Order: sequence, then structure tokens, then C-alpha cells
Amino acid sequence: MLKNYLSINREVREELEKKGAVVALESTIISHGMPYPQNVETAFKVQETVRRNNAVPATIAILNGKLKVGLSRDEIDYLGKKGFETIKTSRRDIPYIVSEKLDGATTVAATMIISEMAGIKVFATGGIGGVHRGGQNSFDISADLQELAKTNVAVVCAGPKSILDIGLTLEYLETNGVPVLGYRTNELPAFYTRKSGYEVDYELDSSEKIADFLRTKFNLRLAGGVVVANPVPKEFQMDRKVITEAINQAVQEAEQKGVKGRDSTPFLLDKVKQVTGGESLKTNIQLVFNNGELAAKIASKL
Ligand code: PSU
Ligand code: MN
Repeated sequence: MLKNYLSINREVREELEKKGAVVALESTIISHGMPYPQNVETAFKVQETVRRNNAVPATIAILNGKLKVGLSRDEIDYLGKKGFETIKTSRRDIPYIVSEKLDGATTVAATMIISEMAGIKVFATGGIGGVHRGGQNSFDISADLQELAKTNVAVVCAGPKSILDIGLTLEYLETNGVPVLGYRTNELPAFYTRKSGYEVDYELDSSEKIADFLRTKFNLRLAGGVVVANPVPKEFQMDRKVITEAINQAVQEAEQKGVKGRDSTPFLLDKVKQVTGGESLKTNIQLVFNNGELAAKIASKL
């Protein structure tokens, strides 16, 4: 049945058949996370990084109603140019996009779902969604967190952005049984910076140990994903004061304009980029490569 909807490219399919190493990559980061042409260049380069580290990249999106696992260069370029016109697609949107034969850029949640359908266990991205500031009133909690609670995929990221309430995000993950691992850190990174003031659940210092952890969790059939938090390399992290001010300004403007629902995250990301004059974009690009590298190493050891 699923076969009618899923379209896995040949390279990825062959790698999965021989139980090799595959790393999933999302597409909302391409359409909504970065401007053109940096989005497309980054998407190509992170694929190269994954290959260099002995894994096969599988960029995921929905195109013309097909759940695509492993986009071609042309398909990535198409999504990158289409940008915000592409529908940001999370779990609730998938049936509509598929039945109407539309294009959907998949979020962390939707990419996890399609990865699991394809049999991919490791996924690299920039940052995950979480509980937004004021989430206790607005109920703005990313569907990424619910997905992590039930779908068996590890998500390698640079931690939650401080556009979110990091404390509430961690509480939500704890309640839902989602382990948050720190790669060579006991402090949770906050995307643009290596520090957040919050601890991870467990620090694991090698890709072998992380692979062991994942294998154990999956073997024990403890349903759900894992957050692997990988701090941005020191030389690319942002000044904490600069980024904090930019984020505060972005959050304030979103509140004034009443931005909500699925528009809220892309709005905040775009504002932060504007306020920092592109400085945040540089950091964002580098941390994606860093995550692609770690995810590939973990996937090859699984
Ligand atoms: N955080 C980032 N960059 C991103 C996103 C989040 O630092 O590009 C994207 C991801 O695709 C993530 C989605 O899954 O935003 C979360 O959106 P929401 O909060 O609406 O669930
Ligand atoms: Mn939301």
C-alpha cells in the first residue's frame, strides 16, 4: 500500500537493502529556513558532507503528491526557488498535500514520518521545533515534539533556538520519554550558541556510543525518537548578546503582528536573519554541515 505513495531513489533504496548507512535531510529548511540561493547551496553541500563521511544522503519532500526520499539536484533547486510558496508540511498536512498532488516541504515531524516509512533511522537538520515562548497560553508547541515522542528516528540538531522556551521544550520532551543527548557536551546547545544554561540528559562523546544508545532504544522497542544535540563549532558560534537581542526583537514583532500557527517559526527565523544582517545565516549554514557529518558517522556505526 505504502508503495503507491513512497518514491525512494535508487541509490538510497540500494543502500537500505544492503543495510548500509543513510541520513535523512529535511526540506522546510530549504524552502522556509534560508533564502535562495544559499538554501540550495547548503542543501547540496550537506549532501556532500554526508557522502564524505560514508553515508548516503536522502533529502525528503513531497513533490506532486509523492513522498520523495532522495531528491535530485533539480528537485532541490526547484524547492529552493519556490521557497515560501511551497506549503510547509507537518504531520497534519501530509494527507492533503498527497491527495491533492501538491508539493510540500517537510518539517522535522514530517521528515521523521517519511524516514520511518522508508526505514531510515538517522536524520540531520539545523534546529528542531519546540514550545514557543508563552506556549503555556498560546499552546504553540511544535508537532516535532509529538513526533519525537512516537517515531523511531534520531534527530541530529544544534539544539532548539532560543526563539523558543528551551526550559518548557525540555520538560515536554521529558514527559514524552524523549532522551536528549549531548555530543561532547553536558550543556544543551541553543543553535547559534554552544550554551543555553540547560543541561542535556546524557553526554555521549563518540558516534559509536550514540549508535549503541540508539540500537539499544530501538531493540527495547521504546517507541519514539532521540534528540542528538551537537553544538555549533566554536569558530562559527554567534555572540550571545547579539543573538539574544535579535531574537527578542523578532519575538516582539511576531507578537505585535499576531503571527501564529505554522507561520510563526519561519517568521521568527527570517526576522532574526534580517536583524543580524545575515550573520545568523552563516552560523546556520555551518551548523547544518556539522550535523550532517555527525549523523553520517552515527549512521555508519548503526
Ligand atoms: N528551527 C530552525 N530552523 C528550521 C526550523 C526550525 O532552527 O528550519 C523548521 C523545521 O523544519 C522544523 C519547523 O521542523 O521549522 C518547526 O516548525 P513549527 O514550529 O511550526 O512546528
Ligand atoms: Mn507552531
